[in-house]
Order: sequence, then C-alpha cells, then structure tokens
Amino acid sequence: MSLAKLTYFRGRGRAETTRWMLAVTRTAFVNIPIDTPEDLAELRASGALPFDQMPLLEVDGRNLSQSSAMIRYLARRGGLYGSDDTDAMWCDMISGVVADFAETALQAAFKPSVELGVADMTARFAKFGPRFEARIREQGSGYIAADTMTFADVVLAEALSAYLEWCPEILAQTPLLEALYSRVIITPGIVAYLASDLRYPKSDDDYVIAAARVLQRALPAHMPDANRFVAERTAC
Ligand SMILES: N[C@@H](CCC(=O)N[C@@H](CS)C(=O)NCC(=O)O)C(=O)O
Repeated sequence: MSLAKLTYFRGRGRAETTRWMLAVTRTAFVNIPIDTPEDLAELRASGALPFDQMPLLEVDGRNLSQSSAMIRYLARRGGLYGSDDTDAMWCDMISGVVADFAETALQAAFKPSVELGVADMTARFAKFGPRFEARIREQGSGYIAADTMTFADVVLAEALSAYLEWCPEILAQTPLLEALYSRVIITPGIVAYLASDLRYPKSDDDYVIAAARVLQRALPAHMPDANRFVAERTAC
C-alpha cells in the first residue's frame, strides 16, 4: 500500500485529528508542508483540492477534503466506528462536540497572551469536561462512545493533549476522562506517532505567522503590522 499524504501548513492545526487517526490505524503517511503562497497556488492549480481548502488527505487513490470526513473515512477503514448504529450515533455526536471543544485549543495560539488562551480553555473545559466524564461513566467501558475504542476516543484524546499542554492540571477532577486519555495515548500507533518527526510542536506565534503568510490573510490584531501579508487589491 502506498504512503498516505497529508498536505497542510507545517503545524498541527486542522490536520492534527487526521494525523492521530492515521497513526492509530497504523496507516503510514507523510506530511507535505505548504510553506509559501506559491506552494498553495500550485496546489490549487493542480486541481487536487476538492473544495480549494487544506488539509488534503491522499489515501487509497482518493483525495479527501474536510477533516471530519477524513477521520470518519479512516475510522470506517480501521474498524473504529463501533459495531452498530447506536455506536455510530454516539461516535458522531461525541466527535461533533469534541470539534467544538477542540476549537478553543486551536484558537489559543491566536490569542494576545498565554493567560487569555488558558482562561478560554479553562472555561471551555468547565463546560464540557464534566459532561464527558458523565458520558464515560454512563457508557461503562472506559471509552466514550462504545464498548471498544472508537474514533470518538481518539479525537477526544487529541483535543485533551492540546488542553494539557496549556493547562497541565486540567484532568485532576475528571478521573475517567484522564483514564481514557491514558488508554488512547498508549496505543502503539499513537506512541510511535508522538515520538516521531511527523508530530509538529505546539502551535505558537511562528505557526500563526506562517499560516497567515501562506493564506495571505491578516494576522491577529494584537500582532505588529497585522496586515503585512494581506494581498494588495486593486482599487476600482
Ligand atoms: N472544516 C474544514 C476547514 C478547512 C479550512 O478552513 N482550511 C483552511 C486552512 S486551516 C483553508 O484552507 N483556508 C483557505 C480557504 O478556505 O480558501 C476542515 O476541518 O477541514
């Protein structure tokens, strides 16, 4: 089987859940970094992007767009969607709420200070953490959607890994969530991935700047010369 290719900025961002799913399903892959507006223009011109957006996952001769579709495709392919419609419903419901929960961690690097990022994440965890804990308790298996590990556990663990980097004590009051996290991160594929060069570091100002430069978008307003990459538009 040929290597899967994941094309995105040189960082975690919206490609990270897919990397965790590739890792846990032991799907060998490479990161294809897009570093410049010219790289992106070339990628767009190639016609490889179904909706003109990154990330792009090339796997099994297919070009996948939308990280939510990527994780579900890899889940079906890897047997991580539970065993019946009820499991699948929980997987979808939980991965949906995890996407909402994870968004706060994704946005933290774009905040004017670490303190503001941590405050947002603490508030978000206060809202969702106890709900996740209750659902794991109700499920009874130690996993959140089904009796066995599913992609919902994997994306939840990925989001928690980001929260823990900012707020190391965040799981202190949610032991079932902490146990789920520990269970996912000791699976062989995730252990290998986290120790590999495929895992990018926590997103920081350099990542935010690199992404804005590639997309020719404004930087967060607190950054100096926030419009430095915005493509010039001709006045009409
Ligand atoms: N919901 C999409 C979001 C994709 C997205 O917004 N990608 C950004 C980069 S992070 C992009 O390609 N922006 C350029 C554009 O939309 O034209 C996903 O999760 O894959």
